[in-house]
Amino acid sequence: MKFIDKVRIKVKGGNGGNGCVSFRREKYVPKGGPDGGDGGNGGNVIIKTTSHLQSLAPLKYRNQYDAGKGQHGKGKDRTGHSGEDKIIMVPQGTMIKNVRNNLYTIADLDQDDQELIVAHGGKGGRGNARFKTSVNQCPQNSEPGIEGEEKFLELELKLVGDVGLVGFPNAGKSTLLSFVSSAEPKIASYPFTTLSPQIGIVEFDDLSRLRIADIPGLIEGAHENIGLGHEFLRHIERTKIIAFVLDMAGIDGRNPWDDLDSLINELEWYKKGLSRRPSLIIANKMDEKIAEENLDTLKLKTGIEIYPVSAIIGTNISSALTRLKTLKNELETQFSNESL
Ligand SMILES: Nc1nc2c(ncn2[C@@H]2O[C@H](COP(=O)(O)OP(=O)(O)O)[C@@H](O)[C@H]2O)c(=O)[nH]1
Ligand SMILES: [Mg+2]
Repeated sequence: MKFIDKVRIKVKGGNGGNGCVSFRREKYVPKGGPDGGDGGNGGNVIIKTTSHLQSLAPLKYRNQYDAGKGQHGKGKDRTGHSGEDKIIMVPQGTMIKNVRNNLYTIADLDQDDQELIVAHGGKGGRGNARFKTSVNQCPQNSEPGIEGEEKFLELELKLVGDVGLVGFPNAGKSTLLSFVSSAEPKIASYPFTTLSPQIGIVEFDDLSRLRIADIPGLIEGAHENIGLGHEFLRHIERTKIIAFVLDMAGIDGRNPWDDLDSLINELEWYKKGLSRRPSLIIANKMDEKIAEENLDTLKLKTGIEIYPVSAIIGTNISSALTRLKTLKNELETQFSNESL
């Protein structure tokens, strides 16, 4: 399951309806006054946020969104109906950018139930009834409707991080993150989070960056919303890559392959396919005696790539980070190819 955090869409407001040219025709009144109605206004395209969505995936099947046209005005002073608005639902935390203006950010929709008109409908034209003056009792002119606005947008979902650490308590996630970088709580820029993920930012020699999120709270039974589990899973959904962190020494009396199974199950219970997001295993605590033997067993039990490390000493962490960076680059290349 590929995580969709960016989509490009075209939006068009409805055209306004034309104003009408018409004159009253009644029995015994050969030439009545003008009665051409106005055209209806075109509908708007509106983007609306909801906290119930966690991904832009539902938008990937369609790339054009048009609001309804305004109807033309009619005789007997009838105004055309307005066009229907088109509402596009997106997750809270979606940024809206204008592709044709250097990806300029039009809006950053951080609130739940926030609405923004991204393409205005055109105004309806006035009918000839509106052009009647004392000197011109029979105006032959009306206005055409105005065209609806058209825009090419990129929607980008703000992520909790590029990589999410998934592991049991005491697997060594916090130790890992503090070794990796200057972790900082990033609560302010993620208003949709109630837990505070720690975000570690790794900067590579080529100045590219990787954001690793340690979100507290995953415990067994998380999918049943025990404790903070559900919140954890909701955040993990907003990371592109999953790094399973395993305690290879089994210090809490469990073993790493059972832990891995439980973690995968939790993710799958919450959302089918979630565990199949690009992922790797950070096999931690390799400095402990039993770890080497457990590593051999783990290798036999899973097909996921394994990076053995010791977070406390700092051994081998750079190879895991380099691999995560490559995974991230691969995902970004995929997006830019798809949107050509
Ligand atoms: N021996 C050993 N202990 C570790 C390692 N990494 C973390 N720990 C210890 O494991 C315990 C839990 O670590 P922590 O980072 O708090 O785990 P978290 O709950 O996943 O964030 C702490 O006592 C750490 O000192 C490691 O690589 N080797
Ligand atoms: Mg911790």
